[in-house]
Amino acid sequence: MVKLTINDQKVTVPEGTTIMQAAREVGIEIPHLCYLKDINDIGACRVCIVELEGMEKLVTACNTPAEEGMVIYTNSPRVRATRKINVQLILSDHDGKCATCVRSGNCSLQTIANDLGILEIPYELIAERNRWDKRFPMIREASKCIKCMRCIQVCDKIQDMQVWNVSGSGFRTTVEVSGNIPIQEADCSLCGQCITHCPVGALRARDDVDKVFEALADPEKITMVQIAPAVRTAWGEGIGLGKEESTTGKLVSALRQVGFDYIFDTVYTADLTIMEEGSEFLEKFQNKNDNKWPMFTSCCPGWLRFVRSQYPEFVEYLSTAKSPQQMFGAMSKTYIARKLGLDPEKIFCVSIMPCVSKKFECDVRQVNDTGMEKDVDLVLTTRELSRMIRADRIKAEDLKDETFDEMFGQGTGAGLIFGASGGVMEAALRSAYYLITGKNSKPDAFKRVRGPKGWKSSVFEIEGVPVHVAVVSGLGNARKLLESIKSGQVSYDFVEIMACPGGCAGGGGQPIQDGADMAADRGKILYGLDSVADSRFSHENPAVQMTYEEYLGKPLSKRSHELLHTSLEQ
Ligand code: HC0
Ligand code: SF4
Repeated sequence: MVKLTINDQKVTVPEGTTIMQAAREVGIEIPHLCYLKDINDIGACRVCIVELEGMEKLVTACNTPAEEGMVIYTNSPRVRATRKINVQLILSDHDGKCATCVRSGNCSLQTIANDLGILEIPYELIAERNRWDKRFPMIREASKCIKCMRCIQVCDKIQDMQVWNVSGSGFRTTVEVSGNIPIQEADCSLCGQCITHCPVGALRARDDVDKVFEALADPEKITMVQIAPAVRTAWGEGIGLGKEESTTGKLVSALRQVGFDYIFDTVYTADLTIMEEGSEFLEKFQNKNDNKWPMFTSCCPGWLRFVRSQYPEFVEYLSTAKSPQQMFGAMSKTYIARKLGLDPEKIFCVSIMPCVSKKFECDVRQVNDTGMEKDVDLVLTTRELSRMIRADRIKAEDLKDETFDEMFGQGTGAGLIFGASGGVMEAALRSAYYLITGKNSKPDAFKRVRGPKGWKSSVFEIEGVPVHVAVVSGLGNARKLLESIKSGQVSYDFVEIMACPGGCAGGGGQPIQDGADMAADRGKILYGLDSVADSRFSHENPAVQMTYEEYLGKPLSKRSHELLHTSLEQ
């Protein structure tokens, strides 16, 4: 242990602790922009400088270890003045158009500049410009980049994708796509993790809110919205509603006020996915020697982009089931339209997703099968949902709990937990058990696949047959798993992979809480909802049962194949 003094307070911390962490121990928060614990502690922004008694040079708190006897001041006159200059220098290379920035009000640079009372920038403004195809789901605005390098580190260390790189030197240092190629040609998975870790608005998702407002204003269009499981865990964060108050019912109420004609739940098609994917797994499992193992889930488009670019040899191991988002799109313009007596040509289907990659997925030709222009017309992230609610000045305190529209807002606890890492696997196992044994397991029988670990393995016995499963989240972990499968170190029957750490709850389209890892807490909300759900088994969803009785016949039927599955070539 080492003993030191920070702002006249005595602190004792384990050896190796940084000054930043030691200060936190006694409740002293040192301002910073680039720091991310264990991911980015390179002192790039120099905002966390502190004064060390006896040292002429100021030191960065994020990467200087606390040492015995240190006497530190985090707000001495010298620190104050230098910190202000450092932030002014960053601002001199920043476009500063806060009023038109997507991160206004949630930008760490804006907050620090305000906190430090910076009213002028006494340097020449040199913000660089760049050209970027703003039709792509992920957008970088070079003029806002503060060179904190967080995007590089998150993409390298967590996602193991190396999409970003540093170029230039000195004050010309900047970040660009590795190899200086257009982002469309890079292997970006569109996981959006670099966006949620950017402290400013240099990285953002394409904003499609105006297109939704246009559709809502068009009397010829019937607007139908689906809400992904994980959105309900975080939507309140973006409008200042606490965890307890931001219920799904209030979210439905907000969307009704925004003006959607029909408000439905992706959980309905998450349950449908389980019927299709679970049946596919069982069919393959019963003919094990004829098939390639393991079977991988296919509902996360970030993972699909990853496997196609990094491990194309595993593409044929993917389940052919479409994601719940695309299954909903397919149903919306076929069965749902017929059931509600609507003209499918007029339906404008919007998804609200915790995800950036879903914006790409809805355009993929192979998952559009209804013959309409698109099955899902448009995808908004949870952040865009917040902006839509704020744009309409909907008051959070006026929202009352309301229910989804009839029939297709029905989901089970199994469908709900899709939004947490391990949820798809657990839901699939609950129904697989039923399909094999003819009776339900205990709802929590497969809960070993829950939790925040990036790679979880388990074996479950069903009727005496062991089923080896793995659950992985984060693309760095996905790479490790695929390498281990290739080298024969591990083998599984069924594997769930989600691109974002913690699954969709930690998705790249969720509200941004700078530097905080929210996935585990948000995931717990879904498990809480599951534990009190009317049903916890996808095969019991009455809307799913009705869909099979009236339209699809049975899982893996010809019509199911046409609408709910996809060929794996792209
Ligand atoms: Fe997910 Fe999904 S669980 S990918 O994370 O499977 O985005 O929430 O909507 O489609 O249901 C995201 C979340 C979904 C889909 C579902 C799956
Ligand atoms: Fe890397 Fe994901 Fe960002 Fe693409 S979206 S650059 S894969 S972190």
